[in-house]
Amino acid sequence: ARTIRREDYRPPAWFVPEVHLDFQLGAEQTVVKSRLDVRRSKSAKYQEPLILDGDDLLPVSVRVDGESWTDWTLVEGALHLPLTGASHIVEITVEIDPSTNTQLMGLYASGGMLCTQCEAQGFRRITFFPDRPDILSRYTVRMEGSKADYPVLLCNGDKTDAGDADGGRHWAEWVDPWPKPSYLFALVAGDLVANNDSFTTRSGKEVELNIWVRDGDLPRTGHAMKALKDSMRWDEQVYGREYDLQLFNIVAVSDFNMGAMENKGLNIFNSRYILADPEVATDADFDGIEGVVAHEYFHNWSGNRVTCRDWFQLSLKEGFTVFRDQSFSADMGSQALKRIEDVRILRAAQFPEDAGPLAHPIRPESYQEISNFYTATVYNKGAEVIRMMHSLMGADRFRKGTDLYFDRHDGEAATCEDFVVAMEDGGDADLRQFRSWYETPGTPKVSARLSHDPQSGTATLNLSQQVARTGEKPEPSQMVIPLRTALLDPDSGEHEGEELLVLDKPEQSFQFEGQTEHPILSINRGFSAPIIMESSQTPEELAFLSTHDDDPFARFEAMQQLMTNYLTARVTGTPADRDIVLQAVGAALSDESIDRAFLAELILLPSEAFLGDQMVVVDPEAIHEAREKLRGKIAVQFERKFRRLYAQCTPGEFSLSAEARANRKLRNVCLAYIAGSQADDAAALASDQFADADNMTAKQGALSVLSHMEDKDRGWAFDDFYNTYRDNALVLDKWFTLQSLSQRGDTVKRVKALAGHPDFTMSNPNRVRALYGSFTANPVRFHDASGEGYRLIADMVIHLDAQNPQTAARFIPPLGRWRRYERGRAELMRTALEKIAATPDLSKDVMEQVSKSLA
Ligand code: HT7
Ligand code: ZN
Repeated sequence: ARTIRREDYRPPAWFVPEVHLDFQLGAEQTVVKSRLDVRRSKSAKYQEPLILDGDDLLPVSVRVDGESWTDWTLVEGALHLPLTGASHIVEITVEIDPSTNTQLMGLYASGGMLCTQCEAQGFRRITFFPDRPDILSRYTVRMEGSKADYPVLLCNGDKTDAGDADGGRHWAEWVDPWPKPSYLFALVAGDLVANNDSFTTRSGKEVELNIWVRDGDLPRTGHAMKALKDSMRWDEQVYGREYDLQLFNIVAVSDFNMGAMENKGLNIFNSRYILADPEVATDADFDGIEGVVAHEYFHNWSGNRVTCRDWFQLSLKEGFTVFRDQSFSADMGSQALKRIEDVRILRAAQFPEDAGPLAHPIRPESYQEISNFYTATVYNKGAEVIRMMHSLMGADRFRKGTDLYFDRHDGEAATCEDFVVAMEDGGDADLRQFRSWYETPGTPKVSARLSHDPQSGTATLNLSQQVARTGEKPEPSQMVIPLRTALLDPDSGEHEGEELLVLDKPEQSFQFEGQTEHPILSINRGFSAPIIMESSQTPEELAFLSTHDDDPFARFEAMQQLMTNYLTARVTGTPADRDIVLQAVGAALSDESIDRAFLAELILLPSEAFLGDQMVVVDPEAIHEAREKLRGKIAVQFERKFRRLYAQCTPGEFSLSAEARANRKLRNVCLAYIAGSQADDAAALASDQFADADNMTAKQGALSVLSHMEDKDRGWAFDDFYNTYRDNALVLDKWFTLQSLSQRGDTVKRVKALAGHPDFTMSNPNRVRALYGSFTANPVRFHDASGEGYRLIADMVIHLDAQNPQTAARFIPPLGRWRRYERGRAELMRTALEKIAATPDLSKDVMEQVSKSLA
């Protein structure tokens, strides 16, 4: 496949200021007529032909300036027209078949409706067009379809006209006044009902809000609507950004490759990020909805009003928008819990990516298939980079920077460099060296050593940074690393204020006066930089921080580090002090002042995957054993405490208040520990919780505990769950997920059996992720020494690739980490990748990931 390089970017030779589209909709055949007003760029040096991208399209007719036109060629799917004038009207007709579009890119059928997904390159599957984000056009769209099948016809912008047509058909015309790139085009036709509401902007404009769903789903749209209105208010207050159309539509669809899509004025969502009520959605699901609704809404400015010049700039909109949605969710709930969760996601998804064969900078230098670059690096590390700017500049200057960015580039397709320059100009900052974050892959390592001179009362902090060398750059850059730091009094745990230390050299030392005793170092508080900190703190120091640090993230981090150090030592057979871990957990459990949700986080063991990431050679079975042993010990030692807390967290009437949520969370953690103690009544306790639960958080928590057990209650509970929720696809996904995540020895067999279950389908990405995605997130079973798990995933990828390459390609990274595993497993993982690589007619998506993983 061809490699596209950032350095090869050339401005367009032709622009398309106006687009008219006419859709004659049908599930099996849709006729798309386009009328493009094309203008040759004044700066184009040569008479370049007009090139219109196409994917799987054939023109039925082509006209130029009103005349039938035969002088065209198809080159790699694109239509080449050797036009000579400065401007032309080009009219093209194509026919497409949404019902056979299993890739879910372009126009496709889902649950009886028709909908589109155009980012990144789906528009070229609808009609011939220069499908690149720096072509901004005004769209006028007429759509016509069966009134019975598609009573609702939606598109971007505002509806300007509608009427009935012959043969039981009807039509609507939509005009979007805002010029936009083709990836933001959207159309929906279906039998839908709306949760209708409104929002008055701060300048007094009334906006109609609709969340469109299938009839029975209407009662589950309230949380999403609240999230939308909260987001609209928050973006006005925090970024000064107002909504800019009279209408904002959201549509929920069940077959969707990702989470949601920010099409101008017509967001399309995976239904799992819209539909919720306490019976079917967990607290985490509610949070996911709030975050994704906000994310897509915030794109209206960071992505739509200011878009990306090319796909290498993806983090310009995604990193910034993730930072915005993270800040919003933190403001709506708890700053501490949100930061812990965001860092957990970063470490689980992005750190391994950055340490493996698919590592890339947040602004990649090259790609073969852009869909493969919607990654945790571009999104989550991208957000961390923006967060660091925020820390370095402070909130006020950061806001001045973003104000200038939005004003300066409104209506433009911008670059990451444009963003940084605007932050410098508007926020009076010097970000010259900071730019290395955009071009450097890999997670920087920082080592910290604190020494103390009692005579002078000086503490000296020696810091050094190490950035991984990559093939692309001979000399690694020095990063600018903002480290929020405090020195804690070793007796009281108090400190005289936090400092923002900026490490921007290979080695640097910082001195602190007036330290009569050797202080305890609290560094990278709030996870102020996305780095790996190597601080060689003693277990005593970590235990101290885990009880005394006033920064909640740092406190959590110290406990995690304490547990991690102990467990990794056990896995490698090194002696380690377990008692100090137990004391720290005991202290947390006895601390009445700790918020219950925070306590639940604090006493959670690091995941098996995270532990593996800390090891030179990963042995998933040894990690599982060591972790289970510690879990069992904590469970036995504090069983009475867990039981007491479990009883104290008994839920009252369901509410989404922070307190009620904290109770549910801690109750589930306690239940899991009680089960870990192997207590005789653990299965009964979990079964009771399952049977009595009036909400999905409690039900799922109980089922998760039961899922690992051999007990007969397990079978009963899973059957009951299935029979109750078999008609609710999103809940049924949980049924598949929990079985795939089971630590039982027969899980691979069970996953294979579930693949043949009547409710399993490869055409629904949520279901595929529920069964197989969850399985790859189950280290001890996916990495079964027999290699059965690897073969299962390889065969599935080969099968899925023919249907949905984008979703298939997302299963390569877990196999791609083969070099990190012990020899036997590494060989089996590599063999699985080679089997995929040897399959004829692989998609570009899978081919790119597999070949990079084997290279
Ligand atoms: N901007 C959206 C990206 C997206 C996407 C990309 C590739 C294929 C399918 C897709 N669906 C949505 C989502 C977002 O970040 O908001
Ligand atoms: Zn996004």
